[in-house]
Amino acid sequence: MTTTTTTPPPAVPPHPGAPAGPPGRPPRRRRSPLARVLVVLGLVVVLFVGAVVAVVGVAWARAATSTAGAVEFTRPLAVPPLAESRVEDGVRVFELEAREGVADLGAAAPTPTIGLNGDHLGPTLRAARGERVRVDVTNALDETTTLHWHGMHLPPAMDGGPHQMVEPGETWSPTWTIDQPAATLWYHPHLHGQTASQVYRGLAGMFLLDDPAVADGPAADLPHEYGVDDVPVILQDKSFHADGRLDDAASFLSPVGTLGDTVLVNGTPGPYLDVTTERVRLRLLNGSDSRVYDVGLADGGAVQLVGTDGGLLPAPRTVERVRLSPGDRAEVVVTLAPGQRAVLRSFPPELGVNPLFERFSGGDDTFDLLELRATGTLAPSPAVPDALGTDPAGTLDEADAVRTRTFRLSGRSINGRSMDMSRVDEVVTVGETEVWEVTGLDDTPHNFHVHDVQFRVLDVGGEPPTPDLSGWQDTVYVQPGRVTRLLVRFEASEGTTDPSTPYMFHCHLLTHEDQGMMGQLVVVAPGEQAPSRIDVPEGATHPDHDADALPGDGTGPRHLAPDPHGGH
Ligand SMILES: [Cu+2]
Repeated sequence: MTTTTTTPPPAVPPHPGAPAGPPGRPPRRRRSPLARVLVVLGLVVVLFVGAVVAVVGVAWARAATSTAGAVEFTRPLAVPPLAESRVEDGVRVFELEAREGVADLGAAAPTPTIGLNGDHLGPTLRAARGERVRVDVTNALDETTTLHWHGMHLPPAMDGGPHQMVEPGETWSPTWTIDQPAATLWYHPHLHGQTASQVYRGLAGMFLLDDPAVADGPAADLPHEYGVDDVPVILQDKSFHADGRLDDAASFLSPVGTLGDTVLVNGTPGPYLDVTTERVRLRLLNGSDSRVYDVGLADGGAVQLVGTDGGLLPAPRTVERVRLSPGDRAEVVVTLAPGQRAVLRSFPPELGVNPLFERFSGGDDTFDLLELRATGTLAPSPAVPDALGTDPAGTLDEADAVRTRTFRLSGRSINGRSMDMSRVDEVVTVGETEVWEVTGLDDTPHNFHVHDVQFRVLDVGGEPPTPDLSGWQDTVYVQPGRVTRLLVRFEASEGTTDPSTPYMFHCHLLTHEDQGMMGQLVVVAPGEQAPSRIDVPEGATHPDHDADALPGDGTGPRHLAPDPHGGH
């Protein structure tokens, strides 16, 4: 019980010198018209401020989501099927068809979706280093799309970026040779202005690369039986309307795009996975629009991080959490005891922005993702090997850098420029090592993704990279105010150098990307020139970009001279 003590206000005696008014008639002061207007205006301001505070307060209270302990894991995790393929004249050929569908995603009613070879999401493609592959991508939708091979080193014309549009009814057949280490890559549309919508509705899948060097080396002891002890975990947040349709509305206070209030794994709501082996390898993919995940075990137990975006780490790292910004991948090995149940959880990610934006960008959110259910007896698994992949720090040396490029992320622009499909922003010479300094200037969550290349994270705000950034990366979270320095080298391969077909670099928060936070780079042979303007394919979309984007610093490409301070 609460006791409140109230002190009565002291009685105020009349001022000794105050003139006495007529008895029974208090003095009346007449307000001037100006004063009345001011009073009314004051009331309006107070009401308005009160309303804004109330609306922000309600939005603030609603903005944080937690499903910790509240998810009933009632459905077996769907594992995307491995895509069938055939070998034609030495080329491994896959077929993918983008089509409309309807899926049970756990909403109150079936959800209209799009998918590849199915209603929602797509099969897992798998190919080995050294193999020549072709994917016949058929568009059975009634809208244009593209299909980009995220993390893949391949010629720009095969990249599936905004320039390689596939019109309804058409088939596009990119062909290339797998020329990079074993890795967990993925594919998704990259149509300028429509990427967020098409990914959100269901166009995405994994592309696993194998490497004979792994199969013949110590890393062969990693769990590798697909769907049994080597399992894709595609994380995507969704919101639904009452009638089952996907809701892609962003909060009006959010500086990012769609943030769903539920997280599906491989399209499964409330999933569990029966585990029959002592160790299970989870290939985590953040396939979300804007949400950043910080994944670990709900009980705080450690996992072994064995791979990042571009492949296996040089050695496993024991970690409690792995941060994944949109587009990122990580491979973790979880060790279970017989009969154990372990919940994979996303903890509130530290986004490093102001508290308001932190909250409205999902920085206070917690999600239970997947329950691992170990059977009563478990088949033995080998220990996680000590030696896995190549070390970026042993491969790319800052002393070899010939120049430094800077990328300033702000609003929906990079270096003050909004995406223009006809403009070449950067010209990079193949084989040259460069330092790329990426800085977020606007106190908003962003990340940075570069096509065709796997880079080394040198440091973040002067600090060495955390374990989840210590391997090969193609995507990196950019915390405002902390310079993220990358060491980048585009490798020579058949078809890489092409002065008139660009690769993309961009923020991988898909809504930001669609709104113009993207630039184009071409890779040239030493001494080769590149045009500042390139042809744009017919039918290219020109979405409306933020009118307040900073003015460009010119239209020419940056073909930077060697850095006088580089190469020290
Ligand atoms: Cu962004």
